[in-house]
Amino acid sequence: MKSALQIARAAYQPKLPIALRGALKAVEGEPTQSVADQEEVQKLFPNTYGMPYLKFEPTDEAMANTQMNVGVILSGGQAPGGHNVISGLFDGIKKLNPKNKLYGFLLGPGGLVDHKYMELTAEIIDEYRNTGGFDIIGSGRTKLEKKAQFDKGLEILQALDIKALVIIGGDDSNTNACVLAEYYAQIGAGVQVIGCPKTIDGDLKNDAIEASFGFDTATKVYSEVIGNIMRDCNSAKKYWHFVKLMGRSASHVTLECALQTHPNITLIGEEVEAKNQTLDDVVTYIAEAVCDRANLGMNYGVVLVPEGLIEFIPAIKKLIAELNDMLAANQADFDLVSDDHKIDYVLAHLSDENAAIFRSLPLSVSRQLALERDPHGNVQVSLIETEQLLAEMVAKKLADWKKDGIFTGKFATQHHFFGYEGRCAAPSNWDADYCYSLGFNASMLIAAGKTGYMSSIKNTFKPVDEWVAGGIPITMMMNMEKRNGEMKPVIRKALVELGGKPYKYFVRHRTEWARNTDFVYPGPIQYFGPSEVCDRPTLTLTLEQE
Ligand code: FBP
Repeated sequence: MKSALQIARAAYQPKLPIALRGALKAVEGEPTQSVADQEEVQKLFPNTYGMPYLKFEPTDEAMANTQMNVGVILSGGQAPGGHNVISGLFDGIKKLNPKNKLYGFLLGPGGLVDHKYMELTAEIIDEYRNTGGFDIIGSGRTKLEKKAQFDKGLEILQALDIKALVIIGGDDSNTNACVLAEYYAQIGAGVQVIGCPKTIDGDLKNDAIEASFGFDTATKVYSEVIGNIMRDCNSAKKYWHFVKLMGRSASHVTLECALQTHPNITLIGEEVEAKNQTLDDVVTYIAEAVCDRANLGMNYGVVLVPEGLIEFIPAIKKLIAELNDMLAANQADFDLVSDDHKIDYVLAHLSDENAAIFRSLPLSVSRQLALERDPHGNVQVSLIETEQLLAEMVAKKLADWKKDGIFTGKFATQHHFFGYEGRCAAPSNWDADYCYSLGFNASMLIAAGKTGYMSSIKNTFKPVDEWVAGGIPITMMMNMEKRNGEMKPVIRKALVELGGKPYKYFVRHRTEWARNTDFVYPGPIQYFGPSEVCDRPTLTLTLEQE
């Protein structure tokens, strides 16, 4: 059974940039270079390095009737709009030739390696248009990196006569897409690979990729709920709410929610790192703001905490770097150690300086840092309860200050973590249009014979008629970074820029948001109604592109 909104929403026809509405031609721009480490990256990608930017433009000439089967993979964490990327891709390849087929590999990249797939027919696609979630084919975090995996994947791609594979993922998955594109080009496999920029975290972006899809919808959902909490907070006037927000590493989600809702305190991981702050500095900063408000008679407020905060605290960052190298070098030994002794093993193998920091952390945090990694080697920050940790540490500091007569107010807390709530929401109009365009555009990149490109739709802070469609070579976003103890080519993550307009806007206003109660209540995403309510992009995008 479907909800009334689902039924009405199924009829929404996402808008396409003008160039994608009829016959088009690919216009090549300047050749590109990787963002850093050009020599090393070029050596590793001899077939796909340096390719030019691409832009699609309308043409009067008829397009070739390209016959091709295409495969698609959803990779990594869910993000609103994934189903629209797939429906755009489906409509694009069917427009090129109605005989073309789309195959979905099941449960992420693992589906390619294990030959688990399904054909996506018009009937199936229609069920999922404009819906949230990745459940049409499922997602997974298997890392595609070994030659054996690529060869196994090629067997099924050739058996299904698939000309191109579209990988919808974040920075890690698109790094893998690029490695796969290079390998298939090198062995002359005849399979193209195209990436699509996904992640609610908003950290896969650059000049040609203005936003990763899902960020718009997820931040709108979180901002709605933060707004609701603010109203509750302002009604009861008795709690400090500590809200942790998803975004594994970069603080874009937290910054966008702060711009939308004006909380009293917002922590930005990138700033904590730049100022070389300790955990105690962060706690003192919050405690002082709580004291100031208490002096004004307000024993309540809202604090936003980015999920990745802990990794930005320089001392903890250094500790994680040493932990990563140490675990990579001793993985086999470490796996044999029983769970009860793992912490001791880690302590025995760390430098004295990092062992002291490790010991000073609450056990729940040190366990997460030492034990659990996702398949890409990332610390699983969503499992660390930073919001609770900070609330407890602030309470302790305020209790000490109370004894000294510095703090005279009350401090009662509530904690929240918003992450999974927003990742599968029905895409906003902006995400629905953007995702459909990304998918449709990917089909045109394939028809143009391209591989190792990421689908790019630009000018997205303007009305759709002004959006620009094209492609960007994935090698362009790469640099060399240490992963599991080795230097590897990876897409550089886009962190919050402290010189950027969104952050500067926030800094100009945060003191007044801390002292006054200036909450904004954005309310739920609207799919129908006036354009300024329904089609509004994020404030991050608006400020960045203004
Ligand atoms: P992607 O980078 O794959 O898009 O995932 C992002 C994310 O939602 C992070 O914000 C979060 O830390 C992580 O996924 C949670 O992972 P999981 O879904 O495996 O719990």
